[in-house]
Amino acid sequence: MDSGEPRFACRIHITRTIICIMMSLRSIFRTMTTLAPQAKKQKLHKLIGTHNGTFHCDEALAVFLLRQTNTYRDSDVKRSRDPAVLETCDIVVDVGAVYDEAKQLFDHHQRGFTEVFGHGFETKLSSAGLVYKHFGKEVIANKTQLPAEDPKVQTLWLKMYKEFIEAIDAIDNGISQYPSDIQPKYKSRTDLSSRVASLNPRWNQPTSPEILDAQFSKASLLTGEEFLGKLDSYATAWLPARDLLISSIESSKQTDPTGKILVFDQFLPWKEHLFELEKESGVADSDKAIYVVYPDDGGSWRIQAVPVTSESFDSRKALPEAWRGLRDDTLSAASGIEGCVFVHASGFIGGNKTKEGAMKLAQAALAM
Ligand SMILES: *[C@@H]1O[C@H](CO)[C@@H](O)[C@H](O)[C@H]1NC(C)=O
Ligand SMILES: *[C@@H]1O[C@H](CO)[C@@H](O)[C@H](O)[C@H]1NC(C)=O
Ligand SMILES: CC(=O)N[C@H]1CO[C@H](CO)[C@@H](O)[C@@H]1O
Repeated sequence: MDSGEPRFACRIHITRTIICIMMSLRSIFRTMTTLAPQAKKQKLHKLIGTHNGTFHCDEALAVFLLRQTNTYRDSDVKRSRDPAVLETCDIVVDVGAVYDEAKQLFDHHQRGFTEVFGHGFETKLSSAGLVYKHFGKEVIANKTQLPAEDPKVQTLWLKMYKEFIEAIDAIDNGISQYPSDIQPKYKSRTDLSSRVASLNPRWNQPTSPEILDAQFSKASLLTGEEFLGKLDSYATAWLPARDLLISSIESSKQTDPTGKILVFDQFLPWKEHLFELEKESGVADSDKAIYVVYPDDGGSWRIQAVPVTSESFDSRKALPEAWRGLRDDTLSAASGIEGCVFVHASGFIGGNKTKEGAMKLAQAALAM
């Protein structure tokens, strides 16, 4: 049957076409589903909004910090004051007149904005402090490779606010470092906020949105380098000193039964930590350390009296009056301790050639 074949062929053809169409549909669907995650991935490249025109230290740093977080890593930046443009951003800093964490809006210029860092810090926040308050711990945990819940992250977060961010907040908000009308005796114009300000084009230099955006990128990196440098120094030098001090406080009663003489096997910056740790632990005044003993550069040992406050020249208990301003044999004779090197005229520091000698000086002074 001749006539059947074409009909059969035709049927096959139709079936093939249907299969073909179905397969095409499937492949379109597949393409759509494989494209979907890609589209999502592209959306993961978030957009940070901040104002255009002249830039400042606070939003330069805010943008840098945001780019160190998981959510906003490698984000693009859109600089504009146009609400319609800012609307398209995933987060907005330093513009928009709203502070609302839930909406990721972080401006500080609006009337009624009174946010401060807290933890004893009363300075009104700029966008740097605002972003640092919300994202700082995440950045610190990442950079120091510490778990977010490690107490050291909190310690560094507070330290970096105190030493680095608060000044940026204050300068941005026009808060003077010296609240009285005392005139400073000289100018210091190399602070970070000044250096960022001077990256803006000068009045007689060409400017354009492109130039400003490019300079803003430089400013953001500058603030970020400074931030990371400080953080690194606090994490790798300042914190380890604190740990050593804690262990010498813990073992102080083994060195001297009073526990008032702290001995370090090497010099370490101890003062600020000691005052902070005493404050945290609430130790009674009568149990506080009086002297610290540590080796100096030349292989001799020093005894230093703990000051009344970390900045003060007055000691909790200065070395005895009778020893002050004396050296070597005269001092050894006065103290009855051989090998003495010196006691400073104000009695805040003294030396002996050995650790044992320095300890004896400390113990004798404590008993006097
Ligand atoms: C900032 O952006 C707004 C809105 O896009 C624009 O009108 C204005 O000219 C820009 N200002 C500067 C200084 O570039
Ligand atoms: C920190 O961020 C980097 C860069 O994205 C990431 O690869 C790394 O896993 C993070 N490290 C920690 C400890 O969170
Ligand atoms: C090196 C040295 O002479 N050190 C002296 C420090 O003080 C002690 C305590 O009296 C002396 O015994 C040491 O000789």
